[in-house]
Amino acid sequence: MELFSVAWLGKEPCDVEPNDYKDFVESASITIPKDMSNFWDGWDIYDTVRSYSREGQRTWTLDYTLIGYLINGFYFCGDGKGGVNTESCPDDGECGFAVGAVDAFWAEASKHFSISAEGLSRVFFNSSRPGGPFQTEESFFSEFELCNLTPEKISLMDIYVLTDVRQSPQHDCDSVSINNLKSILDSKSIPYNCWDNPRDVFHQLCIDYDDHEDCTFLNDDGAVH
Ligand code: CV1
Repeated sequence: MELFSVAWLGKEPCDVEPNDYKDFVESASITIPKDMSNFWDGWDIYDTVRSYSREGQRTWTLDYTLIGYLINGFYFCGDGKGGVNTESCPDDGECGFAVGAVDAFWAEASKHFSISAEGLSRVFFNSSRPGGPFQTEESFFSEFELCNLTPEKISLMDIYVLTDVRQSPQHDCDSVSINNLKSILDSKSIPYNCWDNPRDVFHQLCIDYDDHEDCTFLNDDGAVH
């Protein structure tokens, strides 16, 4: 915990950069099981990816690794006078992209998570995200994860473009935004598949809308249940 606190304790809230967490993140490094890493981009897909991952039973998100699990849900910053700020801390993005006690932590942790990923990997997007599912500006996925994937270690990237029940898709695997991601993966020689609402996740989304027409399934006998 010493390495964690030296990164931010006592500093001005915004005077923390990703590199300040380097030693802490490296000291708590764990092996991500092969074929298990699961990335996501944009808060509007966060609940879905968390349910899908089943806390490491199906896939691993960064929040399921040791440091992610410890820090997730906490907001903290220094007071600029050697201690903890007990008054208030900046909101997400308030200090600038990936700067400040909390955001800088996630940036460094994201980078390390990506460096550790191996085998099959997944990334989840919301097809209706304003501005497009995949974004390169001020995106933790784009700026700390995608660029830090090791091509020799990643055998395949499964891109999931997801649309919630009751919503209509605004983008799909052929949209400009996702094609942009594909060309970045091409340039890194990382193979990929892209799936529009694949059944495994869609069935999970149906849990909350089981009487919606898109969520009724045909049994082998042809009866709708
Ligand atoms: N990731 Br609470 C990045 N930021 C996180 C994470 C996290 N796991 N957890 C938290 N944050 P945005 P993205 C905070 O939607 O789409 C990793 C950050 O402090 O913009 O750009 C994941 O591994 C920041 O303020 O994230 C995931 O694959 C804000 O939430 C990817 O980065 C970032 O949210 C998501 O990147």
